[in-house]
Amino acid sequence: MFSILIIYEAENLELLITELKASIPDLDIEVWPEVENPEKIEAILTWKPPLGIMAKFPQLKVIMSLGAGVEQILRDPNLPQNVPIVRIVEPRVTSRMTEYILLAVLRVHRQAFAYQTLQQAQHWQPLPLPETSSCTIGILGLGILGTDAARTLNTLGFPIRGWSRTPKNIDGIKCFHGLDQLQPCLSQCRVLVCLLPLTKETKGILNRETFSAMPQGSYVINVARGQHLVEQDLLAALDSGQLSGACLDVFSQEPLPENHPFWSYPQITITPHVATQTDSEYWTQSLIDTICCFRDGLPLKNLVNRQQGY
Ligand code: NDP
Ligand code: OXD
Repeated sequence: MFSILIIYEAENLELLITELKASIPDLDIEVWPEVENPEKIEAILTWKPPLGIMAKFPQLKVIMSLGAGVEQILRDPNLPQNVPIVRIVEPRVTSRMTEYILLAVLRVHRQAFAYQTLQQAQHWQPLPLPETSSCTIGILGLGILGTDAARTLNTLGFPIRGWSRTPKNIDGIKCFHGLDQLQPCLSQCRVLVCLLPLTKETKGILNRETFSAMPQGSYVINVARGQHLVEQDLLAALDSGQLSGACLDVFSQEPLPENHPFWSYPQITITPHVATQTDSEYWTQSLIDTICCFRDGLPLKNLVNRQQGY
């Protein structure tokens, strides 16, 4: 028998449990917080575990993150050393994220906001149609998600500037890396997309300095984590016209509190952390694959580098 613990609140949890048990009959599944045998738990499936609980499971051998971002797991001060963390990497998650970014970029590029204003004024006024080649897009983070978005946007003719921690060579994409190259990367970006993991190096990276390094009237899309953004700096950059708008899917506090200034700021578009999701069938299959690899002693895929924080 192999014991796993699910620490996750979801409507379809029963379905997930049924499917896991159907595929792996020797699986014993417990669901937090009613854990009968903490001393038997060998694997944990979670996204945002309560702080400090990881030390309760002396046999813990693997943690499976139900999200692509793992900062909520890594923040636990009691995280046992040397326990591998595997994160979700799934083609549907990637393609849906790219769809969201395309939508946000094309709204800017095809003047959706200007036409909305014209429609409200019942004013018929065609605007000059811009070329995609005149709209440079910056992508912070050239990982699984950033690379796919970069390639897809580039296929439509948008010039792309990508930024990562280590050097990259991606066809058609002008790549920058490291803090020294951040400002040169930003200097021509009409639209900036944040797809970085949240680490101590990237926290607050969408700040006044970053916005000032971009051309006046640029647009910011944050689909990574709320804590990448310094909220007051965004509002100041929008007030001054340094930024023309922002599309935000993630927030420091989720759900975004009632009366938060972002809700009513006309140039801010808000979605409730839905840039991407996977369908439960793909998600479950990916969990089954990981559990089987682990149980059979095969190499685990999509391992998190705990030192790097992603
Ligand atoms: P990856 O780990 O595949 O890629 C991360 C990228 O960020 C890499 O290119 C990495 O550089 C770069 N990076 C990390 N630290 C730095 C740094 N200090 N300076 C410059 N670049 C850095 O992650 P994913 O693409 O899978 O996901 C990215 C993030 O998107 C997740 O961590 C999560 O927070 C967010 N997300 C949001 C979702 C939503 O619904 N809104 C859904 C899924 C994910 P290098 O390549 O050199 O290592
Ligand atoms: C994730 C997310 O990290 O949904 O997967 O934000």
